Amino acid sequence: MGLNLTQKIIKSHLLSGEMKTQNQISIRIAQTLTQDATGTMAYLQFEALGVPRVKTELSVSYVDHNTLQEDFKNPDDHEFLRTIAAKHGIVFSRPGNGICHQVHLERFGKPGKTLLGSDSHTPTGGGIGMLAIGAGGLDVAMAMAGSPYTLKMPGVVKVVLTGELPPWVAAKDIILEVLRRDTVKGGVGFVYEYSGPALKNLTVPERATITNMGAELGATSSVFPSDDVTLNFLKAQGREKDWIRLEPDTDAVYERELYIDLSKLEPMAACPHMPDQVKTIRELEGLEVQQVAIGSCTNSSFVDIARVACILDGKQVSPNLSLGISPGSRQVLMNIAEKGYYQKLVKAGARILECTCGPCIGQGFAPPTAGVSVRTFNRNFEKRSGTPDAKLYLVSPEVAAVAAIAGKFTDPRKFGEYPKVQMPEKFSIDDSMIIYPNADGSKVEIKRGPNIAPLPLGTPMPSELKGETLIVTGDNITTDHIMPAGKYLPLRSNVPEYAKHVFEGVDKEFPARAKKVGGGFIIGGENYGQGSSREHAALCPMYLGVKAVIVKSFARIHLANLVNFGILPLTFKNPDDYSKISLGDQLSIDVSNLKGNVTVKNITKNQGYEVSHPLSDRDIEIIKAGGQLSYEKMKSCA
Ligand code: MIC
Ligand code: SF4
Repeated sequence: MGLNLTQKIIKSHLLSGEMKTQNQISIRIAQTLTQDATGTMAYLQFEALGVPRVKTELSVSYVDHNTLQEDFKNPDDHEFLRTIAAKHGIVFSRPGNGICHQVHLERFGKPGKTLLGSDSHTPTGGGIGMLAIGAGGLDVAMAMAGSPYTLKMPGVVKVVLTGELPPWVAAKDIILEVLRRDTVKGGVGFVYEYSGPALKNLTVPERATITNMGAELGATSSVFPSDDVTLNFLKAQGREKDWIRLEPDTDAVYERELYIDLSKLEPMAACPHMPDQVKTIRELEGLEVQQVAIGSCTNSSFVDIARVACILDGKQVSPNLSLGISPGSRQVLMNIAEKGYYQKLVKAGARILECTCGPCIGQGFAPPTAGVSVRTFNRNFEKRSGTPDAKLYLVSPEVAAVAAIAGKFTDPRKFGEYPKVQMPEKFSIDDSMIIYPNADGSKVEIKRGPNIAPLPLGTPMPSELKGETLIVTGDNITTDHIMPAGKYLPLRSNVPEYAKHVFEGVDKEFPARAKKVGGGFIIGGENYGQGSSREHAALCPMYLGVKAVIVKSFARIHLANLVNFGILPLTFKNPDDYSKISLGDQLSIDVSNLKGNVTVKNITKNQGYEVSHPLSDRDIEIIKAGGQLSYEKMKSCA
């Protein structure tokens, strides 16, 4: 029986376990990436592991999230990241060099390799044929220290793309179509593998738009084969030596198949407040727009921005809105400047923002009150933009540019001729904002600003967990709900301060209540913890004394983060039990035998609920020790 692409890459990195769907396996991680908002914690954790040099083939530390620098906190963190990278053998991409996923694709990604990144959009690397997985910072720290990465062998969905994209229909519309069909939780436990005759017309950056936003399906990753298109991209980056051909076997087997005829697609948008709330632009036609934002790791490549420039050429941005453009990398910025596109954007009235995440993570350029913001990004969760009542729509750069001119949603197919923009045969390349570490970093002094608080450690779990129900949430709770980013991002290195904002947008009283009663339990619905990889959504609740999270189902990365920080993740055997628990109910759980049947006792209501968990024996040991770091410490003392 032949192997699919996912199985091929896993097989060549497999360290233990059998490649059977849902089996626990562990793989060698070839490359890692971190970004600053998760990176400071990841490197503090790496430091705590006591390994002098990273053991991966390549580890890169990017600064792209926290770049506004309103005070000392962010620049201090940048200094910490720069110096700790030099000490431990990590490549450092300086602030201003670009968004981690875009730069990694351009300069470092290699077909056939594994990549683990402390950011949920790490699967962007699948656009170049990598098996690229998002994880919590601690998992990335462990991988840098040479530990295997443990995961459940994913099932593989084959997405067969046929036909050709009509003019004004873009790669973004392909992933919106997948989201429309499979929803934000349909991908949990799967890798989406793209194939079919249409691939030859999809460039690497277009493929990367699709694999990037595959994160919104809850998928483990998404991957494209490495073919001649991949070779051309690597040639244009002066990296053809990194190319290998990598395709699935012709008799490969898949769990499920999805067929999309590209010629039948039309321009679409994900409507507030979830990426799977997809409608056609025809349905939204005429809706007034107050802001347009073009950029983010989903749609900020050279062709994306150049095409926007061609659409805006000779026109003016509508006086009723503001258009912000953040090119994905310094390379994109330099190339659009050299080829005259930058000038067109500025002339049309676009506001050029830094090459960073920017408005995507609520770092500046917030929409006006109740404003409709049309964005080429990947997430439209409520409050993420910094304006609590803004309405965020996710679209292609084409749709965004036309809306910027018209001031309202307009079917771009009415706009005129579709501008043809070719990917350059050779990009103009300048790596001078990438700092490579010296062979010996032992003398480097690490700079630690006052914002960097010591890493909190969990304590061993007692045999019975007892406490109060601190919150009962609904379905699809995102990590942005649990641990808001935006204006609080500079607190990422300071858990005691950041923990004051847990669940702020959902229930402002949560941190005070948790502190007052000495911690307790979180009750939730389906797909709890979807979205970002931020481990603070586990770390800060742990700091506030949360002992267990009991839900209908979990998102993958958040589940792993809960284990890493010693919080017991449980799922209701009977989903109806969820509605029987109320805020303030006293609960107790006998955890002396987590391998047997586990019951949550509701002392207040005198009820019992059967629960299960997806934990391996090792996960149980980790939770009992109070989390991964405490577990590692215990192991090294034993
Ligand atoms: C996001 O898009 O939500 C982020 C900000 O990039 C996060 C990482 C973080 O919270 O630092 C992600 O996607 O993992
Ligand atoms: Fe940055 Fe937005 Fe991409 Fe997250 S989704 S890495 S915040 S650009």
